[in-house]
Amino acid sequence: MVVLDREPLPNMSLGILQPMSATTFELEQAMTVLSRTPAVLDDWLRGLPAQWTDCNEGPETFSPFEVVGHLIHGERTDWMSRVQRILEDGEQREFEAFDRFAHRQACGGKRLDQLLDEFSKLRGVNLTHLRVLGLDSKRLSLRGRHPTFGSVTLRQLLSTWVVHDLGHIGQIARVMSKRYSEEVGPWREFLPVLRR
Ligand code: NI
Repeated sequence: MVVLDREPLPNMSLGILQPMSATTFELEQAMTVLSRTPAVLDDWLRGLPAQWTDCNEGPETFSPFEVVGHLIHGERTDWMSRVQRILEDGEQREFEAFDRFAHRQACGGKRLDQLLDEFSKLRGVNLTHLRVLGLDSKRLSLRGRHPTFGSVTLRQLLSTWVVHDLGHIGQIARVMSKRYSEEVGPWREFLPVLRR
């Protein structure tokens, strides 16, 4: 379990609420969220009965188990290699495409507790590498080339890494919720998570 930074951030201790805007990205804050995801998933999923961790929303959808595998694949092949690609080649060489089902091979035969350990280790290593790069705001504006979107900035890539984590955390909550779609009876109407 890797937690790089649990110190309160300065603007939080002053109680200043920052307005939401398109320019709220700050590397240290982004890393604070990224560093917590392994512990969130570990506390949540380790030791849960398979009925919770293996359920999904139908064919070609992820179970919580597969989400962890997908996140591992991203740590191994996606996020930091794209960071590196931007720093080394800029827009000259486009990123490798990300195969969202590639984790199925990599994770075959593994148990969830092994995947959680592996995710935690890989995330820790990646965040250490990211920190060592010492990216300032000028370098965060450097650009790379995405195979579908074209020109993207390093800042956009790192923001996407954060939102990708949060999206998959939301997905796990949704997939687990749907196990009880029928069990909740008439309350279903007040549970929007069941309709997403
Ligand atoms: Ni994803």
